[in-house]
Amino acid sequence: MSTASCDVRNVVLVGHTGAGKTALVDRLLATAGPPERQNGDHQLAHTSYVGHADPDHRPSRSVSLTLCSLSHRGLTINLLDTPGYPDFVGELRAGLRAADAALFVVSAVDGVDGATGLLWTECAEVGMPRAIAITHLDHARADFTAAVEECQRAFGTGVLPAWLPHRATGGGMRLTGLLTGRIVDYGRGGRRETTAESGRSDVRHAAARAALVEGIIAESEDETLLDRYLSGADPDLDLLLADLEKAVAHGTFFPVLPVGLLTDQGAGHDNGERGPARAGGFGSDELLDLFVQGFPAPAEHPLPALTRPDGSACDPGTGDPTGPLVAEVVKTTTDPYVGRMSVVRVFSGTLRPDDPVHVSGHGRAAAGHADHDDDERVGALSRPYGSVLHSVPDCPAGGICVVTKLGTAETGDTLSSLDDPRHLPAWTMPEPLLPIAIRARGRADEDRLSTALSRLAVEDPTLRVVQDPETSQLVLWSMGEAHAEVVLERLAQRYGATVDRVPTVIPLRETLRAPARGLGRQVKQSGGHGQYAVCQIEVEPLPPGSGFEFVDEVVGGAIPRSFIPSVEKGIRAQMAQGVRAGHPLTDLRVRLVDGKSHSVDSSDMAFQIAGGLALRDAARSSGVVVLEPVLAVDVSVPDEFVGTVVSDLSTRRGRVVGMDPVPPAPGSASSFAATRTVVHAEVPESEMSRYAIELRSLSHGTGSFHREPHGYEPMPPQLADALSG
Ligand SMILES: Nc1nc2c(ncn2[C@@H]2O[C@H](COP(=O)(O)OP(=O)(O)OP(=O)(O)O)[C@@H](O)[C@H]2O)c(=O)[nH]1
Ligand SMILES: [Mg+2]
Repeated sequence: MSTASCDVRNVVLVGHTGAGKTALVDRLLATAGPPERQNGDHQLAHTSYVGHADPDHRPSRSVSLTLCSLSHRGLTINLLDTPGYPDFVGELRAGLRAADAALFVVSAVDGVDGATGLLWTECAEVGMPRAIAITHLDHARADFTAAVEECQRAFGTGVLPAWLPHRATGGGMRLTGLLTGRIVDYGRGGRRETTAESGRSDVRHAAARAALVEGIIAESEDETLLDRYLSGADPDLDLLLADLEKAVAHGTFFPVLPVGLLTDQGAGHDNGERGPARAGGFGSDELLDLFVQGFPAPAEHPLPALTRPDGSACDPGTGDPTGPLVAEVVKTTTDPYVGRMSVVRVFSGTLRPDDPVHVSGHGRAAAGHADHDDDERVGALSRPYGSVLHSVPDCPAGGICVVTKLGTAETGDTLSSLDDPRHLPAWTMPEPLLPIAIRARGRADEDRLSTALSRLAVEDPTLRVVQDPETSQLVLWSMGEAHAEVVLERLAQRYGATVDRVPTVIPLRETLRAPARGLGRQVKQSGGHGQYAVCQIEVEPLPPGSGFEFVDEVVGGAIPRSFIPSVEKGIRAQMAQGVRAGHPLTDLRVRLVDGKSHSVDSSDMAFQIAGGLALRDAARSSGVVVLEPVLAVDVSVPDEFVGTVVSDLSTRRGRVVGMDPVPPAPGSASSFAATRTVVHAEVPESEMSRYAIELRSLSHGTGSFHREPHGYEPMPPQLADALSG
């Protein structure tokens, strides 16, 4: 690689599923042309989850972050293509972590959805430079001006077109650079730049240009520009362009570009040469130029706060290739041909093959393993171009590369040098909130399952695997159905472990309906060693969450002291076993009030049995109440959805216990930066198993929630009866 960090641009493509991100990467690949093949290059498998697989071999919607490194005007452009489907938000987060700028891909037909709006707000909060590519302009309903207006409404100020598309005679597309007046024709003959004079400037063009110039001047720090403009003189084009680029790089101005992604059916195959095959597409050169000229070099991106392994602060460094090594694993996956591959973003220093590195241990800690840092040696480095991995000798600060065969480092780990270990802040990932219980299909599957699942969980920070101690079920917590499907498919394909989905068991409990007396008699005195234990208890239900209380009220030695703990033990064992449908009992006070013993035949075991019998006797006379687990749930939604969320929670037998407004972050102009409200509620767990999916549709993708155990509460009798058949 050996390119200085100013020669790199790291751009993440984000937006609604189906907007055309992956198709756009295809176009940009065809535009930039393939790099020279080298010794040591590797072909990736068609099912690759890192490289940009060819269209015939990839799923119709992306399920994984892919990296594609191409060159344009002598610079390396690392494109990070993210999945737009909300289940794969973890991949999106990883892409944002590795990039210095974001391209929002918006379909002129579908517009901006809520989740994209929120993402814009989030990028605004961290000042990430952004641009917008409008796709699907070939659609009959598509209108570029209307699409720009929708982006302006959704994203706020600073959103203005940089190029305008016009349908050219002959079926091609003509793009007019608003500031420069450059005119580019995309037609059957390929891309052809025309001089300004031959272009036509209409009213729409003039108005858009004036808006753009005013927008740049408003953002400009150069007062002479404003003075000239106010005095009626035409502003200097070079100054305007320089200011435009500065404003884009500073994240205060967001150019909109039209792009056409169709491949021209009649033009034959693209051989990497510029020409007829590209006739169906347009705008890709202009977009690549924007990346090069407008988007910032990695060195302009301030390094995040760093710490030492002991947690003490250390200076953040300057992102210099000769400085201390700070790199991060943003993604880990396994390719059937190449083996384990890690996508690594280098923030400072230079990553070289064979260098020993310190691994922070963040990745394993996030997956629930004991946090341990460790060292390992860096393997071969490469950059994916399409589905080919091109070897590179090193990766200096600012670069992103693929490292093969890292054994210890996982997604989220910081790599640094052994003698100067540094940690980037740990990732915060959205919680996986969709539980799916699974069971291995056969013995062989079972043997492979636990290793396979723990591997997948460390690779994917939005996946959690839990063996529920109460129900003994193996539960996959994922971001949604599609995410779970991908995980199950990888389990089968990569590890040969086939599993079946089984209904998730909600761990119920029981308590006694009312105070009751119970008598336990374990008396067997015929033949051999006898058993003799009698105990009398009085049981009363306690408020939810009280647990178990045992009170010894035996007087006069009716039960010898040494057997009192035996009675308690027997009662506890019976509580764990349950008395009716096998649900454990809880929230009881048991008073041992009387009993009888025998000098020879009484034993610890006899009193344990008698204790259990006494509890069952009490339960028989009082009846039991089924208790179900209740969750404390915090749902965060924009204000407009509060009503919907509250009424939906009530259909789930939920109780709203409070609401807190959350003001928008300062400086956010997007219409999606509306005030949000957090609704606090207590909801039975059984009603929440699919809430991850249902809240998404209720709130048009803008809601999020957090859940934690709150306790147990009586279940409505009709539901409890239905459960016990
Ligand atoms: N006609 C037309 N089709 C397009 C255009 N852009 C994308 N498509 C098609 O729309 C479909 C979805 O495009 P993708 O590029 O896979 O969409 P994506 O944004 O990557 O979607 P996710 O991976 O799910 O986030 C594909 O069949 C594309 O060929 C366009 O500008 N015009
Ligand atoms: Mg895609």
